[in-house]
Amino acid sequence: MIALVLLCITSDPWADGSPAVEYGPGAGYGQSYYPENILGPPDPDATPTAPSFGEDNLLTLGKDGWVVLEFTDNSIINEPGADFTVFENVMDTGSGYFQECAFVEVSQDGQYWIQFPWDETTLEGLAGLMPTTGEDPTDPSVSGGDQFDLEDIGLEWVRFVRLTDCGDAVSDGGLFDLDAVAAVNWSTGIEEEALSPQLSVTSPFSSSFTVTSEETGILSCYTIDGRIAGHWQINRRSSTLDASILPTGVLLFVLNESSFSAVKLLL
Ligand SMILES: [Ca+2]
Ligand SMILES: [Ca+2]
Ligand SMILES: [Ca+2]
Ligand SMILES: [Ca+2]
Repeated sequence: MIALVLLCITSDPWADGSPAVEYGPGAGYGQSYYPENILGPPDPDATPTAPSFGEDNLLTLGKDGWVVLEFTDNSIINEPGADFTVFENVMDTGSGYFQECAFVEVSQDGQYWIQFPWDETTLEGLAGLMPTTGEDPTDPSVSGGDQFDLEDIGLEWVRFVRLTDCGDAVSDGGLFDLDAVAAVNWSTGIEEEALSPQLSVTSPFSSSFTVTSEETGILSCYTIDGRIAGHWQINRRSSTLDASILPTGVLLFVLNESSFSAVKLLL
């Protein structure tokens, strides 16, 4: 049980590792910070007009260069709508977006890859089109970046994402700079099978969060060192709770001392 809890609370929606990279001409930027600069959440300070910069935040792949990201503590899963988001340092110039694009492929085993279809005219289907907003990276309605839906290619889950600089294949601003890849719909596997599908806690980035549960009862929140951080009476299937009283870091939510869910509170 302890091991399951630990696995559960150490999982996150971000990419966890990068098993392979091949740089192309023009690469170099960010290489001394690889892979940390492309793992974890996107740069929280990025805005559309002041996008992310700094080698500790970004990795330039170089012309036709590519990088593989692996999700080890979670899988991206197909649920209604977009399932993951790729963040580049796209800039809103006032008259348009400065875009540097990459092809997006996904894989379940890291061997067999499926590329998302893209449009030569609109560039839709590529990464590197929309700026990062700095809002919750796991919520496509506010996060910015470029969303991808596994439904479009007929896969129910993936663990690998490969980004390949478009090189001369499209006419864009230049070389793709990867910030991060965030899962929108994700599962630890364990949470669903061995633990409790009936409790889910989302939106760890905002000042409130949403609790969805099949049961009503007492919801308790614990810090990673076991201190209680708050409790609430849950009366409905979906409740919005104030997160401003909670400490940041990994929090464990427990409903009726049985079902639980973990989130990492970053703000
Ligand atoms: Ca992860
Ligand atoms: Ca989907
Ligand atoms: Ca860029
Ligand atoms: Ca980054």
